[in-house]
This record gives sequence, C-alpha cells and structure tokens, in this order.
Amino acid sequence: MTINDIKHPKVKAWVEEVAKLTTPDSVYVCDGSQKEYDTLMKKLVDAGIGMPLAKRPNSVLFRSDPTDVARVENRTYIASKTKEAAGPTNNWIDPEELKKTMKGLYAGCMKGRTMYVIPFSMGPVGSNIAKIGIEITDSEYVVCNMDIMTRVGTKVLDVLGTSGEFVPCLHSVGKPLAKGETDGGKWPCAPLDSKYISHFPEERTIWSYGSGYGGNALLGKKCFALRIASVIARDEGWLAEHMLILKLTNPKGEVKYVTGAFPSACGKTNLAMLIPTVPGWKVETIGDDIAWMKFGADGRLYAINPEAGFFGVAPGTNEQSNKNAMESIKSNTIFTNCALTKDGDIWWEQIGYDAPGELVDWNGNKWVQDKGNKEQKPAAHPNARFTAPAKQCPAVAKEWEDPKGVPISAILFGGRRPSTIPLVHQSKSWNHGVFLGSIVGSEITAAALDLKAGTIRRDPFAMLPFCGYNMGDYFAHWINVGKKSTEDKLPKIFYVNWFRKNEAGKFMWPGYGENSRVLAWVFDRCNGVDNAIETPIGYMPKDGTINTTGLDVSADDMKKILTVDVEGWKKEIADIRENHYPKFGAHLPKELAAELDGLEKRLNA
Ligand code: SAT
Ligand code: MN
Repeated sequence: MTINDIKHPKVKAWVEEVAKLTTPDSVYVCDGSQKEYDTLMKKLVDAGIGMPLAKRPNSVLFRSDPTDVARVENRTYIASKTKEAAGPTNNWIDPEELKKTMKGLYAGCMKGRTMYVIPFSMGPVGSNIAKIGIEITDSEYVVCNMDIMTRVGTKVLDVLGTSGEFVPCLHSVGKPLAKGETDGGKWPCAPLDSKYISHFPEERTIWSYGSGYGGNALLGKKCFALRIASVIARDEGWLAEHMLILKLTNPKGEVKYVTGAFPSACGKTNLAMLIPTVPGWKVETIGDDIAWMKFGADGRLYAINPEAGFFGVAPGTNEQSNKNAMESIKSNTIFTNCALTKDGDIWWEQIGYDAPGELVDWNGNKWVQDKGNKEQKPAAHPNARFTAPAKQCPAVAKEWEDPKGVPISAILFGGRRPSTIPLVHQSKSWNHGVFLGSIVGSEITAAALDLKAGTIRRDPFAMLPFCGYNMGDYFAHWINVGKKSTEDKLPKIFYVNWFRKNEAGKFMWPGYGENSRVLAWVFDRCNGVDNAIETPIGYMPKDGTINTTGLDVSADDMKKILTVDVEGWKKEIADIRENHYPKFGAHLPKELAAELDGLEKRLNA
C-alpha cells in the first residue's frame, strides 16, 4: 500500500511530515499479509543480514551489532514537561531540548532506505481494551518482528477509520545510506551515545533512534504497552502492567485466571507456560510479559494480553525448563544472537544438549564447545531472543484472544530473594497488596553497577524500567484502583519467592513445574478453602496445605521457607525506610507509609 491508501488525515499528515524530515527513498504502508512478511524477510536474507535455518521451517537467524544487544536503560527517556512528572526512577530530559536533538538526528536519517508505516493493534483488533499504534520504521527486521508480536495491517486501518485515536511511534536505526551504499551484511544501528529511546507522555508519542534491538525498536512492547500505556491507564482508571497471564484449572475442571509481575530473569515466560507436577492441574498461557486490566461491569478486573507473540530469552530455555516454549519455536520464528550449527539449526547455552560440533557464535566467529574451560565466552549472547507467534504455543488458552479479557482472581508478585521472603504469603487487603508490589526486588548476587552484593535492587511491580510517570504517583494509582471495587471482587494479592537458599547457597525450592504446588494453594485460597493462618506478614499456608507428595524438599527446608523470619523482616523494614521509600518524597501515598508502620507493629507485638 502507499501513502494514498491512508484514509485518516492525521495519520497521513504525520507520515508525510516524517518522510519530509527523514528523506527515505520510498514509503510503504504495511498490509500485514504473509506475502509481505515473506518479501521483507527475503530482502533481509538477500542482504546477508538474515540466515534461513534449514532445520526450522520459515525461520531465520539474525546477528545484531555487538553494541546493540539489549534495551538501553541509560538512553531511555521519559520526557514529560516537568522532571517531577517523570519522577525519581526515570531519566528525564526537557522535551523541547530532546526534540531539537532528535530532529537533528532524524534529518535525512532514512536516506537510501524504505520507510515502512506499520498500523498495529495492541490487543485483539477491535477489542475495547485494545489500543492502536502506528510505527514508522526504516528496518525490515522491525516490520517482521512487529508482524509476529502485534496485529498488523489493513484490518487495523479499518478500525482506525478517519478519526480514531493512535499512538505515533517513530523509529529509525539511524544509519542512512549514501548512493549505491548497502549495509554489506551488517546489522544497521547508530553508536551508543546517539541512541535515544524517548517517550513524550503528555503527547502520548514515542521517538526511538539508533537501535534495532528488541524493546528499543519494537515500539509496541515496552514503549507503548507499558510506558505510554501506564500513563493512559492512570488517566483512564485501569492498569497497564509488566505481568504474565495464566489460566489455571483444578482437577474438578474449575478455572481461575492469575497474573504475575516478576523482575527480568525470574522466569515469567516459564511460569506462564508451566507444566504442573501436581496431578490433575492444568496451566495454560494467555500472555508472558504484559497485561492490560480494566474493570468489567461486574466490578472485576479483566485482563488482555496486548501482544500476539513471545519475545523470549533463548539461553536457559530447554525441554525441562520450558517444553512449551521449545514447541512454540519449531517454525515461523525469528532468532536473534543465537549460535548457528553446521546443519542449519540454532543452539544456545543450556539448550539441554551439547553443541553439535563446530558452531558459528553470535559474533559470527567459529566456536567449539570447551566444557573444561569455565572462562569460555558463550556461543549465544545472554540476551539472545526468539520471536514466535503465541498461537504456536501448545499451551495457549483458547480464550487468549478473547476481546473481553479474562477475569483475574489473583495477582502474584515476586523476585529473587535468597532470604527473608517466604515461599508464599497473601496480603491482608488490597492496600497491603499494593505495599507488597511496591517492595518487589531481587537481591544482587554479584556486585553489579553501583550496588553491593547482598543489597536488594528494588523493582516495584517489576515496572522500574517501564513506568511512564512518577513511580510514587503510580503507587497512588494502584491504591485508587482498589477504591473502584470491593475486596471480594478485587484480585487477591500474593507474594511468591521461588529463590530461597540455604546456608550452603543451594536453592531450597526446585521451582519450574513444582511451582504448580503454590499455584494450587493460591487457587484454593481464591476458592474460599480454609487453608491459611494469619501471621504478622499476611496469610500463609496452614500446615500440610501445600501438596508435597512426590516433592524432593526436606520437611526441615519446607518449614523454613514457610515460616515468618521475624529478624529478616525487621531488616527489610529498615531497608525500605532508609533506602527505598524516601526516594518518592511527597509522592509516596500515605497508605503505603501506614502499611509499613502496621507491618512493623505486628512484627513487634
Ligand atoms: O527487549 S525487550 O524490552 O522487549 C525485553 C526486555 O528487555 O525485557
Ligand atoms: Mn518483560
């Protein structure tokens, strides 16, 4: 399609304005067809950037530039009108200044390239929870990934009509080509210090420049569905969250839906696709990364997964850790920064089998596995990814695209906490649950960045890099959401911790499929089963209510991870008081300060 196929005057004017600024060789409007995907993928393969995989039908491997391998948090900006609106946890630049800088970068930046216009829907097309975005990009790789991760094309333009609302998402890899120049088989991007991933929350606009990787470039995901959507959700009274959504069925065939927020590298995708070890229970997948939740007329929160695919971390994914993910990526999948085998397959660390002979690593170099060498550089980049259609997941729930969403019974929070936090506890109330969300964090194991080993890196609601406004106001928004319904209709809130360690540093809980034992307890809890005792920190499992049949955990360890560690919690409270809550100043809701005081009182009683 061409610019003239756009019937929405505002979209058309914006596309024309961007084309004038970035001066692409041509402009192409995406229709979202398979033919279009195949044509663009062929273009990438012909250019030597994508490598088709003989072992996986319709799948292609990409190697990015070594400087363009992940989201760049220090180049990600919330450019609200004031710094205070962005809050203490976001990078802020004055929007006028940032626009000036970025317009300079965008000038002529698409020379020698095609400018693609991608109309996309976050959420099922036409759902009243869904939202529309238009991404402009000069990267075929981005178009193909967006095709998998979102719903793209003519059907979206139809819903948009001539006056529908949309979020403009502008992206360029920042690598114009001179006349006759090509990428020469190299991943195009700009140097680190000219990358900008910018959000203008008041205008609900995204400008991204210089990176082609993941959340920096696929603007429907973190930029729109979390940072901008969190602002829209605040204004409209709903929740845009960094949460998986799963469907849980008990042996009687009763169903409950659960969401879960966990910081990166805590196994969200694995939990969303879990295969229970407890007989008779079933987990099905609705989403693995993002949940949008709105109240239904019945006062319950309904969630949709705004995405249509999985952008999952490859290393560590194997038949044991996540069989359903392995099944999902057998075909029609884009792999990025994985290693390549001689016979045209991918390989990565902890894929479940040794490297089959000589590989090409993610840098494009020969790589032979040397198991004796602990220092050997990995063959796949630690943030190597697969992009796969959600519909290919064998565990995907039949209602995963239901435009109404699914009613949520429980919300889980969790992080990597080797001490203090028990296997599971339930909040006493909605506000206490908001308190639990606000203190989510993972313990730093090796000294990293500016934090000492053993300190807690707080990642409230797992939203630290993804909240589009002042995090203190975000806490207040959660408190307000609780006032829109009643405790019996609101989801129950739980804090889980799969990562407790003993004195020898060994994990006490096996995790993965065994986490179904905790899910079963949560389910029963939501069903009114008398399976809990009240403790100072909240409700915890009554003795024997977590099914341990066939579980390889000693009774002693089980007791330890299900007991309130009073001294540990006192240290936790001190850490929150000294290092966490003061950051939010006057924006910290008084309800949360009260929850902290209340917890302390109960522990001292
Ligand atoms: O690159 S993404 O932002 O899509 C994934 C992640 O880093 O969490
Ligand atoms: Mn995520």
